[in-house]
Amino acid sequence: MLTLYTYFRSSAAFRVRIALNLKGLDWSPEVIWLPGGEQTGSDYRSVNVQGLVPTLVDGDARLHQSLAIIEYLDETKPGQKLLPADPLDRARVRSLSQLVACDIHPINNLRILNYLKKTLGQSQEAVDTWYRHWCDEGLTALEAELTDPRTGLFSHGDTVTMADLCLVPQVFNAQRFKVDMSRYPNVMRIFSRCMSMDAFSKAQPSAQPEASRTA
Ligand SMILES: N[C@@H](CCC(=O)N[C@@H](CS)C(=O)NCC(=O)O)C(=O)O
Repeated sequence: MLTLYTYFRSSAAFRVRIALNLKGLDWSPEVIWLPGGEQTGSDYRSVNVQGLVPTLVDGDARLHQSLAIIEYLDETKPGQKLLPADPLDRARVRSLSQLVACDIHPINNLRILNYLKKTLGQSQEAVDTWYRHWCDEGLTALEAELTDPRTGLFSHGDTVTMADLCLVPQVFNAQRFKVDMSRYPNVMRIFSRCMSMDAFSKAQPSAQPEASRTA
């Protein structure tokens, strides 16, 4: 049995939840309540020194960083492959994944938005403007990348890859911050297709047991 330290709204944990579901693996959630700051407490820091979710526990192994976890699952567990075998195809999937996971998500993460607001004294309006600016810049680039002929029904080709595991949570996040998604038709076409699949819909924030918890 695998254990995933997760939080329903965490995009990075969402990526891993989709991977676990796609591979048909049994896993149990260990919820880290981010709004309460549980991620920065000493208990969780002893699990993950960065104080970030997700962490995956597989037997004696403890893994951090969502993309590293997804690649580990892909290399060690049976089920559908999330990265293609061909080096050029793999590189494109990693590149699309990192566009989201390294260049959009980290600068719009909870701790960044909290720092802007609470430490630097920015207004909620300024924080929202920051979020939408960097999200739009990243999604504009992703949309352009997805006009490449190597994009098919999904971000790369006609089967799900790690790139889709990054795209879908980012769309949820953008919608939460009211980004105008009509500018990104390819992103939204792939998003809709993914969300019609059980592995994605069961991993979404509202389907997590802690989604109804209030504090
Ligand atoms: N690069 C990391 C990012 C992890 C991350 O930023 N997790 C967020 C949730 S999506 C978090 O734990 N945030 C807590 C905070 O900002 O205080 C990964 O891909 O796993």
